[in-house]
Amino acid sequence: MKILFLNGPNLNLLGQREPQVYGKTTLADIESMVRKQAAVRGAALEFRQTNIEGELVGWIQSAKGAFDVIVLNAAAYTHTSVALRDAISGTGVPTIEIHLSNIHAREEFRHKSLIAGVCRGQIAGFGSYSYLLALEAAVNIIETSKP
Ligand code: CA2
Repeated sequence: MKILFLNGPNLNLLGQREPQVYGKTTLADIESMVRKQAAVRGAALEFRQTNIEGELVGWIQSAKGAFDVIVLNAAAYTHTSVALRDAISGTGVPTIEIHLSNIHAREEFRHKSLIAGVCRGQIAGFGSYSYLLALEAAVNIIETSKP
């Protein structure tokens, strides 16, 4: 079981700025929490962050054949990126959209996700726990797709 966690722009600032919106947990804290649970589940994972849209596109494209599931917090690109949407549908690797915050309870411009329609599902609003929920969903996708 190989799961690729991808994080988009500004998520490197987690825990350092705007704690009232995104909490005090850093992305490194989230990674170690997910790694612990992945070990329990017997899953191997890669955990990456970039501020560059094209880098996300490249990582999604090269996930084919290398990872069973992608877990993607596309951050602000969620609401703007046709390129990410096309990369997800092009790669064919099941992708789970995740967010720390409940994007539907925030500003109107965050209500629309351009990637939701090509993802297997969306998890939003549970803070860092969204990542653990996504791990469970990823394991479930892999286990239920075994012949
Ligand atoms: O809730 C989420 O996970 C988001 O993907 C976070 C994005 C936001 O644009 C999406 O609408 C929802 C923002 C990530 C930026 O994180 C920051 C953390 C600390 C300080 C500033 C930004």
